[in-house]
Amino acid sequence: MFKKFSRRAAVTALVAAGVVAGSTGASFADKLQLRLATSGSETDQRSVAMAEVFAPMVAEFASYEPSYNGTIFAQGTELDAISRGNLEMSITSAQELAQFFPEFSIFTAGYVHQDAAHQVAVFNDPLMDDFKAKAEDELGVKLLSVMYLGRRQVNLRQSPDDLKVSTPADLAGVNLRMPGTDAWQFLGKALGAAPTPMAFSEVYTALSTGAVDGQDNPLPTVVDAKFYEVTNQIVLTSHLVDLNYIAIGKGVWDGMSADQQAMVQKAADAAAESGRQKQLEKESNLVAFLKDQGMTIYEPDLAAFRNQVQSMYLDSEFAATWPEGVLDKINALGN
Ligand code: KDO
Repeated sequence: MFKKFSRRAAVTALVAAGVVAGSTGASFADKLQLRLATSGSETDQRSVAMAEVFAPMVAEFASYEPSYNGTIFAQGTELDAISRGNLEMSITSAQELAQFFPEFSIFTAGYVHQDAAHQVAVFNDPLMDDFKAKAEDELGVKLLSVMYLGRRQVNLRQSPDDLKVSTPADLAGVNLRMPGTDAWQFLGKALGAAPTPMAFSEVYTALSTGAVDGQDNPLPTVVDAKFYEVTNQIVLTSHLVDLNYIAIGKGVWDGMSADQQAMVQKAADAAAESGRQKQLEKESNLVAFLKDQGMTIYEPDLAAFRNQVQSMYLDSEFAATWPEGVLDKINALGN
């Protein structure tokens, strides 16, 4: 089921957020409060980039106040909170936006984005204008910049002696934790697995107790969350070059002066770029570290995964919501 936020509720939220945003001033107490909620950890490169790059660039007029690990707003509840004026910012995903606007599922489909540069080209292309306008006008959420999370890989408890994954058929019956939205669950199915919805904060325990067989995330996340302690193998499917958006309440944005808006935009772009470079570097260096931890890491039959995932998406209810011609435009921006 796709959630729909009513226009009336969105307008109420914009007004509420505008009141908060009205109190900008010189003293610390009067600074514009920018609370950001993320399900990521404090050491995740996106969090680090926001704290070390974004925060100082807006410090003159805004107080940046992050909360991590889904502690204040649980994973998946942040957009509602922004929309209602209870939160100013989040690091959100296309999968979460697809709950409100199904067409965002085009950015959640496996093997569509090719790499980090392709994500940036897509985000800055006019093809994004309608998507951004919809999120602003109907949900009260402005997407400032695109962050790179990385290439998602399948990470399993089973030792490769018990399960060697070559094609999607090898994942049949594998209880794969995926985050809890329809778009994520479908990706798990498209990979051939049996997906189980679960918040990110519960994954380590679920892997250690065997409540799930595995999870999918980019290598930097596997290391940051220490999933290598409770799993045995990583299958390099690279099934989704995953992204997040830096999101801010539209009412908060509209309450800022043009100069402040320019500073926030510049700071978000700089943080996204810094996080992207660090994440890319980590992604290319971590295989050796993970092998040292005893993990087996290998590439499956990538063509088999790509073919199955792409054809399942094209036949799905998701593809039926993708605006005409957008997939071709996305593909044309890649290599
Ligand atoms: C996850 O829950 O697997 C996921 O990778 C989904 C992303 O959209 C993002 O929210 C991320 O978790 C968290 O920030 C933790 O890294």
